[in-house]
Amino acid sequence: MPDWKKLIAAKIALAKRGAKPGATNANLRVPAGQTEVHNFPILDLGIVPEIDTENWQLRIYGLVEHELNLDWAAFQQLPQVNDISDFHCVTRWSQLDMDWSGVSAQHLLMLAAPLESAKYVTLHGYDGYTTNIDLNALLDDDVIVAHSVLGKPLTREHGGPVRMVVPKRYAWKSAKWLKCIELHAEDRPGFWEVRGYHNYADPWLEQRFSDH
Ligand SMILES: Nc1nc2c(c(=O)[nH]1)N[C@H]1C(S)=C(S)[C@@H](COP(=O)(O)O)O[C@H]1N2
Ligand SMILES: [Mo]
Repeated sequence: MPDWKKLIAAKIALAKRGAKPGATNANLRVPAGQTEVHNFPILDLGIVPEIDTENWQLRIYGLVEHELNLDWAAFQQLPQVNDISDFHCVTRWSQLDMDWSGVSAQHLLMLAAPLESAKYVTLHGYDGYTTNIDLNALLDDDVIVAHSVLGKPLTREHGGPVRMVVPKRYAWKSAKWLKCIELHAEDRPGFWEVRGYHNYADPWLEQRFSDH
């Protein structure tokens, strides 16, 4: 079994090393090609699943030592965190200072204990949406499985009861109505990724679309 504490510490050090020193200036916080907005637009496939907390479950499975099936009560009992981050949509809007609350992805993954062979993740939404991401990216300390934003429970439109938030990637990687976190050895492109969206999706590198 890999030493997760050590791996996570190494990941945090890497993330800190990559921090931009000028990032306190509001203008420098909006990546190239993006415009700052304040109205938190809604983007999805037009399917807005209605999941009440009584029927909600989050499953973490695949290449893990301990498969997790969390109901609402179990999820609420996990350590709760807050993180303020910026949200960048590939459709060229960015909203800064989004104050998310929920459970850190680090914590959830530590509970599930990924196997050494686990390298990639598929995030599944209750609407059937999928998106892929490397496991390392989910171990960043700003990645939250969020139930609230800006002091209020997530609305259904924004992915309530619970969504993923991955601030360092374009927002399509932040799966709404999160249902499952599936770990595997190989990368499996998700809904948009098979449709030409960039596999990695770093807004600071303008990785909007793949070249082929
Ligand atoms: N389950 C699910 N998650 C999703 C989507 C979706 O269609 N289904 N759309 C993605 C896209 S393209 C964007 S830009 C963001 C938008 O999040 P918002 O509607 O809360 O602004 O959600 C992402 N997460
Ligand atoms: Mo998007």
